[in-house]
Amino acid sequence: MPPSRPIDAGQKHDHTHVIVKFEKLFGERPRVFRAPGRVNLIGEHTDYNDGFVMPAAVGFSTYVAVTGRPDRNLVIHSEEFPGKFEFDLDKLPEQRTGAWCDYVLGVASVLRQMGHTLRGANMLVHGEVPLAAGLSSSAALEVACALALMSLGQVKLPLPEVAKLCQQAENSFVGARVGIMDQFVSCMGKAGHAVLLDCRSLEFQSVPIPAGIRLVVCNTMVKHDHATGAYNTRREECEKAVEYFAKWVPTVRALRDVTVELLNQHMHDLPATIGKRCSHVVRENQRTVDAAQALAEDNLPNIRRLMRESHNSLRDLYEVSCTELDIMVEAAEGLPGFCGGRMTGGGFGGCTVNLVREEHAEDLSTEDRNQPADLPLHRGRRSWRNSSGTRLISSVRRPSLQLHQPVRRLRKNCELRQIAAHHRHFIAAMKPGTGMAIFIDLVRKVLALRN
Ligand code: GAF
Repeated sequence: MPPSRPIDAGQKHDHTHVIVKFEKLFGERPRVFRAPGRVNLIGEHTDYNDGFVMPAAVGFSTYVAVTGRPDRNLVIHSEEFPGKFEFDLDKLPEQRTGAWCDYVLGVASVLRQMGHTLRGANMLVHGEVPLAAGLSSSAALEVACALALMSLGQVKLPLPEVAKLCQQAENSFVGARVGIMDQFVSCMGKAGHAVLLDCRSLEFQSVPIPAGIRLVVCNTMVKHDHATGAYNTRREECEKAVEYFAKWVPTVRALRDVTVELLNQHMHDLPATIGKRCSHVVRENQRTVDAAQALAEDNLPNIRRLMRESHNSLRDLYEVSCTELDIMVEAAEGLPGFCGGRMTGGGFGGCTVNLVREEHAEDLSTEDRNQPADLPLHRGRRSWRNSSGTRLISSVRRPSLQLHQPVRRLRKNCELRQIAAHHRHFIAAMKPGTGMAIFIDLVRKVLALRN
């Protein structure tokens, strides 16, 4: 992976910039596809155990601008990274190259293995999702690329199938044995809602985020890397546990099938580490289902308890948290308007997710409120709470359609940015302003704890 750079919400680009850049590079007008990153409210490390997850799509997306080529080549540029990659579609590498373009190549390879005919393409990628921050920049890239390549090849697949092929690309080509959560919510997320997903059946339901609650994501800026990290080890530990339980109960196919009672019966015979991993997964599944129920009932005290239990379990049993995450979770708990928080994503760094009462978004600007309600962007006000899933956002036919509100206000907040740059922490608020007061407090508290 190339080095990542911090992005803050104030630097969000809209996709017209991508079109202009593409036209300069390739001399023609592209179609642009967008796929969002995600934040997971609860249900961590349960997806590859056939369990339950409850992520939401976020307002940071990856954009892929694309046009067809007369030859069989894939020419890939990024707005964020210099240089270009060029590959013959009929001689794609069989293994990862180690560069960011692996996600694109992986998707192209899987589509070809599935028997779809692809066309040569010029592609320009623009990513807003912070890299290696636990917000699924890779899934967003895979999904946006899949849609771009599919559109050229006139391949039509239901979005859940797109999610599956992108997961396969990451598993078999990139080498990260991730579950289905990230790609699925990138495809199927809905503004103002989280998605409760059964990762075995892929049945899902959209769960509304309670009125007056915002999602606030805090980034520790500690980086992780699934492909080389401990993620795959955790997965292997779960597989060993399944092998063990299947000897006693042949219907156990995944940790999803292990009940708390079964686990308790065998806890003392399992190697200590495996026992801890199982304890996390088995109880996290139940917490996720309970949290969906609590969200639907606006039962915020229950959500708060479940999120905290989830964090503690990830810290002590699954052992994927880190000091910065633990400090951020604790610091947020004392702040006004806090309704629940935990680490989110694969762990070993990355972000925390917090549910925060809207009225504590101190600098929710009058500027936002004063904008005419009939602006297309404003019709989607709820989308500031979180984003909807993937979509074609512009085409040759509808070049001026814009779905994203640039978060202009944050540019004013220079002091905040300076603090952020200095302390290597920043916050990405789903709604402009939501996280600002909290962020500053967090930085102060983190520093106080460190000194
Ligand atoms: C990463 C993976 F990509 C997901 O599939 C999931 O396992 C998550 O870590 C942990 O819940 O985001």
